Amino acid sequence: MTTLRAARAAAAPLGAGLTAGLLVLSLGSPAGAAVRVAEDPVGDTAGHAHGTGDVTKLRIKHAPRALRMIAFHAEDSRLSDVQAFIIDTDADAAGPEYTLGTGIGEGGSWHLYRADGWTGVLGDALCKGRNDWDRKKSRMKVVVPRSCLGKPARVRVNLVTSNDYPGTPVDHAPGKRRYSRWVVAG
Ligand SMILES: [Ca+2]
Ligand SMILES: [Ca+2]
Repeated sequence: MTTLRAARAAAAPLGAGLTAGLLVLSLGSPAGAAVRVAEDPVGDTAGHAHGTGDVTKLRIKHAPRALRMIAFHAEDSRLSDVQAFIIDTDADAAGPEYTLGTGIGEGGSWHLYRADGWTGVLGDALCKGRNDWDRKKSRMKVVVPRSCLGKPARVRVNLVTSNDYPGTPVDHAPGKRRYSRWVVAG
């Protein structure tokens, strides 16, 4: 077993901004795309000297070709350094099936792995792609082809954020080892 942090790989220069993707979302979802928003409380990182990474919501859009996930942070909380999107596709198999790791220090990349429980990953990355983050708006977005996930009928997601400095806060949305509601494929 490898920890996600150990498996993180540095890569190419940072990618483009988030503007185009958000514009599409704000104009509405294509017919059939299923969207769910998992809310998370504000204030989880209060009291820390580095009060970053306080997630307010996780938006999940399960479109025909891709799973689109956006982590939103509180206004007074900067974007967390590291985000792990933990994805369940099979309720009958114990634990999550996939873990996607990304972050602002990942060279603009995300990497998707087979999950080994809630905190580990197995083997090499199954897929990788460019992330899309906006520091001013404290948002991190990733778009994962459904083929990378075995084209599941539905997914549910847990988000864990953390920071590179020891002792800084970790936040979980919608809660520690809790998933969003199921999001069926559009
Ligand atoms: Ca929070
Ligand atoms: Ca499972």
